[in-house]
Amino acid sequence: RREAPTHRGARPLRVLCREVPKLWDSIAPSRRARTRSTFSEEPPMTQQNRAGVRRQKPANGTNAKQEQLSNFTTDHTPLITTNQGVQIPDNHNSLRAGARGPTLLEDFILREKITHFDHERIPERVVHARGAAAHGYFEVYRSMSQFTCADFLQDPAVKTPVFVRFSTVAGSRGSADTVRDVRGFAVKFYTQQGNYDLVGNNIPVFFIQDAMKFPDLIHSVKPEPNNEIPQAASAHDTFWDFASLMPESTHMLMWAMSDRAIPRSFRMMEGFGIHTFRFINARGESHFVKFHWKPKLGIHGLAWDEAQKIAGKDADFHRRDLWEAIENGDFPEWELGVQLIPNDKEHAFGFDLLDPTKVIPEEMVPVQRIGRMVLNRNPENFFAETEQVAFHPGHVVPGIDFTNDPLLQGRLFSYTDTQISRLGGANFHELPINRGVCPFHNFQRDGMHRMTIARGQVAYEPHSLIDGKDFRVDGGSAGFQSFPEDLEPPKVRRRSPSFDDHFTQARLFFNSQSAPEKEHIIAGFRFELSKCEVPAVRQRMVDNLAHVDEKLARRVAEPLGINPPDAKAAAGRAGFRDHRITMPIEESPALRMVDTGDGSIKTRKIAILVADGVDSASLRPIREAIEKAGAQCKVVGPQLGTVASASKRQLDVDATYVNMPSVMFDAVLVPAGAQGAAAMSSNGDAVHFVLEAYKHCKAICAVGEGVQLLSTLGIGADTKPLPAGVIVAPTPVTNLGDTTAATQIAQEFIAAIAKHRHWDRANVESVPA
Ligand code: HDE
Repeated sequence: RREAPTHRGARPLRVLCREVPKLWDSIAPSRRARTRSTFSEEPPMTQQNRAGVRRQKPANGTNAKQEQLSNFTTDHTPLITTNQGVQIPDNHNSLRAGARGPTLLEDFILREKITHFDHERIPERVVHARGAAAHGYFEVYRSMSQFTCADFLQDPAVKTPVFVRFSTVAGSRGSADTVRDVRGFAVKFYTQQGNYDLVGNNIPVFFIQDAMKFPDLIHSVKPEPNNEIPQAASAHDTFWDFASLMPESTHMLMWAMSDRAIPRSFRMMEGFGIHTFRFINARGESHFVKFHWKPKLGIHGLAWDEAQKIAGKDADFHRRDLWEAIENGDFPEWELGVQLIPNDKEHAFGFDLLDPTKVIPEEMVPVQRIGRMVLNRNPENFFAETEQVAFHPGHVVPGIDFTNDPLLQGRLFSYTDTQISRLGGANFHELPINRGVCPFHNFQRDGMHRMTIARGQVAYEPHSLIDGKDFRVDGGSAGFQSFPEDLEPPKVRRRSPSFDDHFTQARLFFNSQSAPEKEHIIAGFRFELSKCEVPAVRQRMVDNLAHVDEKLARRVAEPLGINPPDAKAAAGRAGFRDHRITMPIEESPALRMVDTGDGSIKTRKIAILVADGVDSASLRPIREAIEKAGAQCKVVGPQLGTVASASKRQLDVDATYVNMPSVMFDAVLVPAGAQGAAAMSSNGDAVHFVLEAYKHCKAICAVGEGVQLLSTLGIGADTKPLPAGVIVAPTPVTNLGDTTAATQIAQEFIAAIAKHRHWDRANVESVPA
């Protein structure tokens, strides 16, 4: 029988069902219902076809991708079989010649189990190995048809399923989350015209301008090849050796030394497509476009000391934060922003739009917010989804096209190539997480792990053997159309002089920061360079920085045991370029992190510090108010179980000073109660808790005798003025039965938490935490 190729595919799960009817019958009906897809009556691809022909309707809690994935999802049953479906009678003992004799080679059950185990690792990603991901949806606010014919950007009624993976770059799969690094921000949109991947970072520029240098960059930042040290850190000689010899990296270095590189949460990061792309509309007209993701919760960072400590105390800090927020129903949300530049304005900026080391300041081209993305479902299985997802900047859809950015052009080769070795062959697009939700069909065939069973004798085009009809795909205006750009001959292996300015935007970035953010950048450089053992590397880097800002370079150099920065020495080095361009602005406030977000304290974590004898009545109204405002409180005491309040009530303790130290929280509340305050003041861990929170510039609220704990810092209720972000309810209002006073304290505390951190708090260096 010959018929047109369809998207009908394998039905392995259903077949399994047929082959083990007894097993199926033996499972209780309630369990069967949960064992959805192993025994699905719905062959996966048929369902996929249906999703493909219908435009996906907006749906709550379900979407085309979720439906598709459920066909591949299985729950555990009380029975264990081999992979061939043969029931295993004993999962504890291998087959032996006599109870104390050698194991028999014929034990296919043992062999299968061990063999599968032996092969259960795949290579980790060569970069961005450590990540966490979530499902969600994207919806556009208004039709973007004036600019692009991309299907998912047309109709506000359509929710497009997405899968988003956040990552660090340099560390291995098991490395810590809070290291200083760029974060990946990769979004796969399952659109009705194919998968579109926006594979971005949380920093809008990159270290290098040409893909040719990517392996060198990554080799320099990864652990050094002789001893595989250090893990997930750029603070070592090889990275700074390379970076200091590549002045084009300077702008990105400024960002990487800022708090952007130590985010508080994935949910509190911006995302950027970095490269300039093209939008193409139905008339074939092009606009250049830069993509931005704007987090609803604002952009927030950790303190560096805190980030380092979290790396040891909870290496999964970001992963856990994302997971728990989604489990709690606090769905992270971003708006998609675009900067649109008409085709004929390509050369209007002084810098080159094709240069990935440059931003277009928002003050020059505003970011239009065109839609929003909500992450509302955690993956079912880390490996099957987060690990096997394969992103690729070359996965574009009609209406979105590339530019000649030489970094992007190199990426277009790299991603498929790397999936082939990482995921074991060319059929990785058939893995459930990577499958499109619209029909896909071509005559590619075979290969490792091919799952689709394509019927018939034809696997080529043009053909005439299906239904006896001639078939040819040869031109036409449907489908993906590349923008017919005029190219500039001749073919050369050379960089455009329009890429030669390496410092103007680094300076713009530095000048745009608030005073504390500038200090953090200086401290970041100092720390990293102090880890370089070769003085010449430190010197070269600060010489380069002198071209960004004299004072910055001097401040960085001060504690590094080297000579003062020498801008001339930098300028004399091979590869140095400083062809300054003029930017029409001196500062871009949009480049700052401070004061971003919706001003709420939603999902912030507040520690309520307790010990036997605290006055639980003093904390109740404040706790209620901050929880009502969306923050999450945990009672932290000397041990798990309960503590007895001053009024002899038992107070449940959620965590201990040691198992959830202050770095796990955004703010601390210390209740009243003389006995409780005395107990905490004599407990080193409790004192450390509050000292550390103070040092990390977190909001602290102490009520009544709770102030005693602050007095270890020399802060009493009558200290004037109180340090930024410290709220103290003096003794007369400790009995917060006085609701007005309690409400006022709570509101002050909420306002202090909403500021995220009080980076301008004085003298935190003197705190020995
Ligand atoms: Fe990537 N990058 N990259 N990259 N990249 C990979 O692909 C590469 C670059 C980014 O969560 C790899 O599947 C080259 C810029 C993210 O799975 C690999 C160049 C940006 C992720 C690769 C770049 C990125 C990757 C490794 C320079 C921001 C993780 C595993 C020419 C716009 C995606 C993989 C995920 C992953 C190559 C530069 C972002 C090897 C050659 C610039 C977010 O293909």
